[in-house]
Amino acid sequence: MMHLNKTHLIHNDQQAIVALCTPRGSGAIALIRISGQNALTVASSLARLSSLQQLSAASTHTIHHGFVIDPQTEEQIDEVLFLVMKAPRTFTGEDTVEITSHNNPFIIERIIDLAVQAGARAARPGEFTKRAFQHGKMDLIQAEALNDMIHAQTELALKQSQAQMHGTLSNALTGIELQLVAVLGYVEATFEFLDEEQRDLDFAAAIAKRINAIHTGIIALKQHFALQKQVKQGVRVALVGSVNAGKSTLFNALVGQERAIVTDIPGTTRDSIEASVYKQGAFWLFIDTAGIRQTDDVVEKKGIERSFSAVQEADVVLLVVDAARVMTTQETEVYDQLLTLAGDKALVVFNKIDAASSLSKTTLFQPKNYPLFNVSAKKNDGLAVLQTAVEERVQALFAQAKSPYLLNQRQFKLLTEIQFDLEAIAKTFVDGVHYELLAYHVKELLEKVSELTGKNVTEQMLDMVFGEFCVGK
Ligand SMILES: Nc1nc2c(ncn2[C@@H]2O[C@H](COP(=O)(O)OP(=O)(O)OP(=O)(O)O)[C@@H](O)[C@H]2O)c(=O)[nH]1
Ligand SMILES: [Mg+2]
Repeated sequence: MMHLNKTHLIHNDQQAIVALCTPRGSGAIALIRISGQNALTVASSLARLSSLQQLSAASTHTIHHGFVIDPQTEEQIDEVLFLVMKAPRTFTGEDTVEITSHNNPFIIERIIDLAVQAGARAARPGEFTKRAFQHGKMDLIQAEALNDMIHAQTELALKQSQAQMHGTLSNALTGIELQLVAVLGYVEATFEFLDEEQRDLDFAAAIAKRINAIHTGIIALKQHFALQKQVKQGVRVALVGSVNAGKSTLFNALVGQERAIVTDIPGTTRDSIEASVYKQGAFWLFIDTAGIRQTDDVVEKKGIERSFSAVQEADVVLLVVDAARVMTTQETEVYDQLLTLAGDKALVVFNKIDAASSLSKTTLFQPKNYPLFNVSAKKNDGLAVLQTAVEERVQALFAQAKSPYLLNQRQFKLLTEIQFDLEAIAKTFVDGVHYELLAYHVKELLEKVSELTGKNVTEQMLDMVFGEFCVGK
């Protein structure tokens, strides 16, 4: 473990790093960032300003029109703007030059190459943010929130990650940290006490009460974790059911495009097809699956397994039934299992009602306790009602997920460890308190809390956190 603060840096790597910060692809303009101790020297060597000034002489937080040139050949690479920002008032806390060029891959590569020739090196994923963290510009949770913000797939996730960048989770953890320090204070005070009976009466109860409060707080923090996946990544709506039930037809109708192939041959869809639709401030991913096939009274196992995992990963499940024919007993059993697995995520859709005979209707599979919908995907009948029901399910999910925090796996894991440690400590109270041991455990807990905010982290862990970022972040 290495202790970090603003003066003691894990990595003393100050060399300028360079990367494209805007996405590759079409668009008029690209932004290339150079950051590090020698950023200004690097940028100056490839800059020719219209003002004929030297870029290195520019004052901080100024913009300059000019050209990127190859210093060896004097070749003009592109007409650009240079934004000069000197440390410490920059994102990374280091000298930074941002070059706004035209968005052409050859131009971008040339500029980055020239910067490298002049003494910069290509930035690794997340390295700008890592440097911001190392220069005390943000704590680890804020850095992670920044990554969440960039990748937010829903408006709610965006709001939560923005709040987190301003420290909501960091503040909650500081609260936990203070409570632990208070516990430690109590524990250490007991060392002064000689009268054991009196000591246990006064202190043990007070300590137990505080440990309990911290435990409750951590449970509350963790509570919404499962729901946060939808908030962060958008909603998954999966369509499952037997071959030829009309899943692809329904899928196309729901996404408003002819994405999946529809034929009357059972087994048309072989692999899952996904389509993303933007709705109500979130990305909704609709997933059309390969149908479950039955031959000689045996339901194909692979198809069942596929459908099971689609159900598990989805937030809303549309179980599609072909209402134009009678289901077999085996099929009914599989449908029942899928419903049990889906639980309240499931909506049962009877498709092809336009072609349903009275026979197929009366003998139809009729699950209880699940919302049932009669539709004709082909004739666009009943789809509006189904859409509304799906939207309501999603709204309900989001309503539950309105906690002010977004946790990622790392934070969740550490909070769980802290929770278990607290539970272990609480147990020791049953058979008399060993204060020295308790003090030791509380100190350990304090270290874990510091690990969350990044005050107490290893280099390896930092690499893991920032490795999830993209280059240029
Ligand atoms: N009458 C009627 N036919 C439908 C309806 N929906 C789908 N079909 C027909 O049913 C057949 C199968 O439709 P698909 O959408 O390919 O069914 P699927 O469930 O995706 O089938 P697989 O991909 O093979 O599992 C096609 O011939 C469709 O035109 C409907 O509402 N009414
Ligand atoms: Mg299909």
